[in-house]
Amino acid sequence: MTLKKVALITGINGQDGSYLAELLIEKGYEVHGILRRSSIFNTQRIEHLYLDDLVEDMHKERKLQLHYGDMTDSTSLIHIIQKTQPDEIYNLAAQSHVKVSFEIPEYTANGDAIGTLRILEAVRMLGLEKKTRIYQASTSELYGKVQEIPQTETTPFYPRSPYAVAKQYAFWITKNYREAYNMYAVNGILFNHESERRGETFVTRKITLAVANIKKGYQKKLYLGNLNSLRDWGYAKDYVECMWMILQHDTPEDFVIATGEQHSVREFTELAFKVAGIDIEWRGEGINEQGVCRQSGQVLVEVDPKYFRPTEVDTLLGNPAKARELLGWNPTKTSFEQLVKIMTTHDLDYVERMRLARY
Ligand code: NDP
Ligand code: GDR
Repeated sequence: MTLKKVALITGINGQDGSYLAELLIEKGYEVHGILRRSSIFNTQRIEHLYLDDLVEDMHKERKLQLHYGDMTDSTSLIHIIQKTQPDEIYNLAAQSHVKVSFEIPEYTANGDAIGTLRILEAVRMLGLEKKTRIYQASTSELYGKVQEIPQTETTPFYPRSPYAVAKQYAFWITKNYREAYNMYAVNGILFNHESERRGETFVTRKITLAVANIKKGYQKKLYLGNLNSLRDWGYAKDYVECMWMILQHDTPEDFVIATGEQHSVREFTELAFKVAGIDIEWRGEGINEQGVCRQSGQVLVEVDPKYFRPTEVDTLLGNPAKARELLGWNPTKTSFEQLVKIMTTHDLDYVERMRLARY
């Protein structure tokens, strides 16, 4: 019989899921992950966690076990939870793109809102409410049109997208199950966190990939939306550590996870170019604003209104005091400058490798 703690991660092959799986394996957990079916391989971020074992020894204990399931399919979730009997569930699976949620609002609500209810109900239905602790991936997008600066655990919500509205349901249903059924079910209200594994359509990774491609001469321009948007950007690796800390806390509580520092999309762009050795300056304004290379005069960044959102979240800034005080979490382990450097340096190498792999 295993004495290992068992963790189940939904969204295991996403940015956060992959880092969290690494962390929990390192901590000696038996880790299970839920993967949805795709017509192509979608496990690039976690392959290193199971392929090595497969090659070395087919009978060796696997570090990571994957199960097909979907947040829109209760029966698959119930089966997986019943089979794995997890001590901890990290519910990270979601249609997580804010802009895309305006195009597929119903699907987003189904996966992100009702999907969370499905997990909570499955745990209850299986009589695991005393055994299983549940972490819900809540978000700073809940604050939307911000009512207070900086945002804390008590700042009122004002969601500004179908994604944020769905996540608001998930936040409250998690809290409700905690209060109604005495379950250990908690929300981590995480502000934006990025990494070299970030999805390529989120603004930071879009920028670092474009900068790398421009530097190598594979791309001419980067097209962006709202350059004035302000975000509190942290490093994903540091944030998954805090997810684990939240679930180890004696009492079930919700926490804001943020750096307490804010930067604009414009600043991120400028700095990423700088890391690649290109100085840009800004000319014009509004949709005519351009990022121009100081050395060559070449226009490298343009605004494309197609990236604007019907309702925007202009500014987000979190106050991580509670996590620092109660959990001992360090919000400034990786600075903004380090984050931009890690991502840009990675992508300068990555675009080259990808290109070589194609030819
Ligand atoms: P990603 O988009 O990188 O990963 C999301 C994961 O969810 C993917 O593995 C995806 O699978 C999976 N998924 C999506 N829909 C379904 C579904 N219907 N059934 C099963 N799996 C599904 O997100 P992140 O890792 O960045 O974020 C993790 C969680 O944290 C998300 O819930 C996100 O909303 C939330 N969050 C993220 C923040 C951030 O800044 N990164 C900040 C605050 C909250 P597939 O790979 O097949 O698409
Ligand atoms: P966000 O992240 O919406 O905050 O949600 P994203 O990186 O998509 O946008 C951040 C800000 O940048 C502006 N922006 C652009 N965004 C994208 N994607 N592409 C562009 O070209 C572009 N130009 C400007 C956006 O308008 C926005 O203001 C992320 C997701 O991970 C959510 O799942 C999570 O809940 C929140 O962070 C916290």
